[in-house]
Amino acid sequence: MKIFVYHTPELTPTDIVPECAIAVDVLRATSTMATVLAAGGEAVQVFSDLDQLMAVSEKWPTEKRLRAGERGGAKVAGFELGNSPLDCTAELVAGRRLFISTTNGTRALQRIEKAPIVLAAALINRAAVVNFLLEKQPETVWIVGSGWEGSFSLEDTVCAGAIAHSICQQTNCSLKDINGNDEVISAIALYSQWQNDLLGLLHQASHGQRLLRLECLEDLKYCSQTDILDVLPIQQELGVL
Ligand code: 3SL
Repeated sequence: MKIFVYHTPELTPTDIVPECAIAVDVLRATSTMATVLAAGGEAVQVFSDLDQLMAVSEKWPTEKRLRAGERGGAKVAGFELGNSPLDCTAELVAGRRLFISTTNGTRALQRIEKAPIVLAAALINRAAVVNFLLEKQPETVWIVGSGWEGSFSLEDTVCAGAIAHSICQQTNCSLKDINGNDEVISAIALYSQWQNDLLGLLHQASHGQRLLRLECLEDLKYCSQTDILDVLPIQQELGVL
């Protein structure tokens, strides 16, 4: 298995697709998606465009849908939910489809949607993603950070490193065996440095600081945990996990 890490969706090659592509948006889109599915959500359907989300979800029975919209970290007016995983309780989401559009995370998923296997990963479901990769053994894996409006984000790269680090450890392989590009080495180094203080890293991250200004400390705490949800968000049809 060769792992390639891309810090932002824009950095992924456009002329090839890997066997397996993984979108990461620790703060907070992929953490929210994993949480919804773990809490019994029927599915998560992603949109980059808010109007399109409204049009498609309109056709869904009201009691079977939830609409989540986030821009700049804040909830979009008229939507039931923003993008806080902590709002996605089983009472609210069980049996319902989440229609979601966020600033960066949904864009990352759309960028990789043509790959034969598409996953959404966060720190909270890292082990489920790793177990799937170890079982499936895809030849090429892209881990794509959502970043923030085209730029690097620490939290997505540390999650990419957490996935690659765990694969190396569990297979006893050397970096050379999984090293698809330089970025995977730096992601593992970042994770190795911060693995015992991931919340501290999220406090350093620029988007972590943005969320703290929006009084989302509890979200940071939740999203900084590793391996707490045994759930694998995997694309079933285009745009639907
Ligand atoms: O950019 C995104 O997709 C969001 O996850 C950002 S936020 O954490 O909801 O602000």
